[in-house]
Amino acid sequence: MGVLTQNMPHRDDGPTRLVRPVPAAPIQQSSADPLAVLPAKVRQFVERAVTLCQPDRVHVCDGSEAENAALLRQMQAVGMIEPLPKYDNCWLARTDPADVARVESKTFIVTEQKREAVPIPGKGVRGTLGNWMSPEDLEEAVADRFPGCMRGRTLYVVPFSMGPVGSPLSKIGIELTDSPYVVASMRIMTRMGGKVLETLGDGDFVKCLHSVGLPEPVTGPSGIRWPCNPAKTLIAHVPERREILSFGSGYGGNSLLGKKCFALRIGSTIARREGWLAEHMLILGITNPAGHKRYIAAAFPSACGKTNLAMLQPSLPGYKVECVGDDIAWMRFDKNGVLRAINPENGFFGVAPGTSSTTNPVAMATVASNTIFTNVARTADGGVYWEGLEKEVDTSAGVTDWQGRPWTPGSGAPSAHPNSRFCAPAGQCPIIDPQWESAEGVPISAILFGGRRPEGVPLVYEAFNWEHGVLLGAAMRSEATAAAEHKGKVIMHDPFAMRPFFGYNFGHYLSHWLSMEQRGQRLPKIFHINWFRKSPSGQFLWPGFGENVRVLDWVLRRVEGEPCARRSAVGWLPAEGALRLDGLPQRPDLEQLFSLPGDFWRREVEEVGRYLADQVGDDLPNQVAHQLDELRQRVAELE
Ligand code: O2Y
Ligand code: MN
Repeated sequence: MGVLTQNMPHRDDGPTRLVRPVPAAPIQQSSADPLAVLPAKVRQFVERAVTLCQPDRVHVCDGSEAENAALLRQMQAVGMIEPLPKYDNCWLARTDPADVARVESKTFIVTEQKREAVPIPGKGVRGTLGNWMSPEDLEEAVADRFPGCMRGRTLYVVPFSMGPVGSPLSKIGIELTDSPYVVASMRIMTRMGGKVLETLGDGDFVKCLHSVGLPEPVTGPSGIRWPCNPAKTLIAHVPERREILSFGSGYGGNSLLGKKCFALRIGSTIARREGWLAEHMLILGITNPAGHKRYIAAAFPSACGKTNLAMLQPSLPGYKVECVGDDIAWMRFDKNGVLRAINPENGFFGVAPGTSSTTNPVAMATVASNTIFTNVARTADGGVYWEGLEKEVDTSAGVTDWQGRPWTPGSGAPSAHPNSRFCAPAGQCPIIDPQWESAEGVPISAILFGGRRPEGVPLVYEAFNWEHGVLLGAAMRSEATAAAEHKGKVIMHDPFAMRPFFGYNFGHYLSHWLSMEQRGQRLPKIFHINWFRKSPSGQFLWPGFGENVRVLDWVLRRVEGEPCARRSAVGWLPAEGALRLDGLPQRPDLEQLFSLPGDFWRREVEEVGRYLADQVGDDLPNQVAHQLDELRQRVAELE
């Protein structure tokens, strides 16, 4: 055991070391045996990882300010982050250009049977609902990557809680990582440290092992400040053992294992077993002018403005929106049959480009202190810069781009990486909901599914019932930039906005959603939203942003049972005059916003039907197929 608590014997660093080594004793542990504070099961997990990964040092994180400050100083010393003196305790990290986003193609669900993890696609069809790996292949992949991968590095033990510490809806994880950037980010994104260990006691936890995959001494091009190993990147999830193994990437969703890996992939498998839902949804509280408050959960694929909606500044007088979370919701029916949600996270890991005082002033206020920025540009006076801030940041003294090179406006290339991020504490959000850390969760009255649909899809419509609502989730599609070059924009399927995040077979996931109907006494109403419909000349038909509260106003009135709707082929639409338009500088063309072109909808139904048949095949629940048949019949009548 002693070997884990002291520096390992020194090896020859060799002449090729190009990254300055981490100082030998970066952080003071108060005890001679830091592992003594660990519950037995955690200790066992750490010991196994140490045997496998052979770090030089082990540090058990207590989550304290002092520990965090020491880590930040240490990262600064090796050039991994730099301070942003324009703000209070803000930092900039620049990653390796080969490590800038989640890597879906290298993300796997590991189960005995392939069908537990992914549906079997139709003949000749490539499945796009997740990647499966066998336990044997995982074993081989681990043996190829992890032995000795932390040599020369410190293994940090990061105890974290997804959800408020001690809430019956929360779950605990232990992430072992050799990245101090991950530790500092996990401290923002989760509740992290000693209190979690106390709460865990002898209990079970999700085991998360992460390595940047580059033992020291590092060889390679000089100036490497962001160790990673893109050629060997692997993010594997073993639901049966509640384990996550991540190798080779230090970036966001690949390495902050509480987020997508735990809260969604492993989370969805736990939720299925325990009878609840782990979803890619924001949660917001909304108070109407009469002072009546409701909570709404909403699932949108990336690039649809989820964070912006979670922090909406309503244009209608008397309305107030408060934010519970911007990315993930864990939802469970309570003993009264009310769906209650918690945000399992403690921070926002938001996309920087496009965020500004115009699009999201609340986010801008949130990131003004205690924030780690990654891959944004930097102004000469120590501030941040990215595309979208042209009108509010003075760049005349000079800008350094996300790769550390001088940048000038109009140079063609973006200053910040398009997937550059801010990592900021949720508690700093000026409109954080007073109940955001409520142990029992907030009651959900409505669920919104949405997408970026330039054509054919109305601004808002309501499902006829729960089963129909499940079809709305399954049929979600959104405009995205095609992965293939020269293809431009394409409408991609993204069921429940969960396509990259299912922890098990999507067909079984649909059955699980359908089964929720039996658990609820007061089921939330389900809606589909599309802020992005365009006119034939390419203009947005809806003003968006703060004006979106007008749609939420209609949603809330439907929740209260107001008969302000008319039946249509696709669902309930706002009745004539029901959508509040008072005070809008320009009256939107409601005819176009709510039209249901027959040809479009018949094509849409066929496309969704083909997708579900190809991708989900025999695992598609009958109820969903039936709902699609009914929709097909209804849209057959459209002009
Ligand atoms: O690219 C990454 O690693 C970040 S992915 C991400 C981060 C925050 C919220 N959502 C997402 C996502 O991909 O949905
Ligand atoms: Mn997300």
